[in-house]
Amino acid sequence: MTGRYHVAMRNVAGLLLAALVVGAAPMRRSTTDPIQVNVKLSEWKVELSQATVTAGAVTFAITNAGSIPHAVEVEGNGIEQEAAVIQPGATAALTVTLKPGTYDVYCPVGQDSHKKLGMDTRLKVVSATSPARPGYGASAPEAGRASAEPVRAIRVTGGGPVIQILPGAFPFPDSAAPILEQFGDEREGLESQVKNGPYSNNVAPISGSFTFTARDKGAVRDSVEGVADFTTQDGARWNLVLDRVQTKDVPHHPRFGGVILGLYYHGNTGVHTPLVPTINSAVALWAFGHLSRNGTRVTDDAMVRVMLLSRTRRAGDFALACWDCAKNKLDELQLQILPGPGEPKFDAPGGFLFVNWEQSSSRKPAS
Ligand SMILES: [Cu+2]
Repeated sequence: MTGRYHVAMRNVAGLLLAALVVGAAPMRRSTTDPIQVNVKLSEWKVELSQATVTAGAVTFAITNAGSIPHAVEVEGNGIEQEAAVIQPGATAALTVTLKPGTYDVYCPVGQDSHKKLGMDTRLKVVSATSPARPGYGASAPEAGRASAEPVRAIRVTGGGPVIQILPGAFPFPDSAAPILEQFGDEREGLESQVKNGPYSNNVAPISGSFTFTARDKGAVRDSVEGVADFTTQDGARWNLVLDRVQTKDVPHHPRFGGVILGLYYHGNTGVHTPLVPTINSAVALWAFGHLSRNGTRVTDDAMVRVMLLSRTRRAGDFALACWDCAKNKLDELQLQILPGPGEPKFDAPGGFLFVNWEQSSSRKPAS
């Protein structure tokens, strides 16, 4: 047991925390004294100072060590208790009386979008007679989502009116402003997109087709295959062949291994840009593709973003119709194409391509 304590102490790195772990040893416990579990929140994990505690009152001492607001919910065995939203750098405490069993400790922000991103872990509660073992509890990725989950796939076909989105002003600048403040280095670039960017009401009806199949295999090895053909407002004919997924995360822009199915984000969630209204997505992915214009190859490293999401635009003029669109039907298919790293802008308005299929559909592909 002594040896195990030493290992645990090194793992939790810090005398203060080590002292708490020792203080939390089951033998010292009295029924009136809540046990303390330290909870560290960050993007995108929940770390507990110990994975197992003895039954009774437990005080969760929560620190938001991330860069956006988070919260904590403790759920299981009929218990569901939540600490209010905690700003970055702030702390909070939540005391809950727990009986033996396993509890989910997760961030409930964004209708569970943070939970899906990995902010989810387990706390085991044992009866006071069986020994509790201190040690840092691992967050979800290795233990849960990544390894055990089966492959999930979706086949999406673009349909309905096809529109090209041209540079213009974002129609909800006041709603986006407080969210943009959390975006650090990226803020300046995003603020210029508020005035003149791709999330505008400046649209042109065009024609084209787009079909793809995406597979979510957890944190790695996601895949996508698909082809888009469309003719833009200027008469240019574009062809995109999706090659492989992009997996590298950048701050505020997790890639979820390339493909993620079923996510609530954007808008007021603090996940990805707020210059898209708050939405649910059936599938979102980041990929590289081969792009041609009028039969001539433009790049083999086009950066592609695809989403089948809650409808954000109204029929008729296709203006962005809602800041929170999360309850709308998931039938808007968005395809955004940007030049690869270091490559010149495309010969298109604003240097980018952004095409929506407004009444699209999805199904489970035949495997
Ligand atoms: Cu969170």
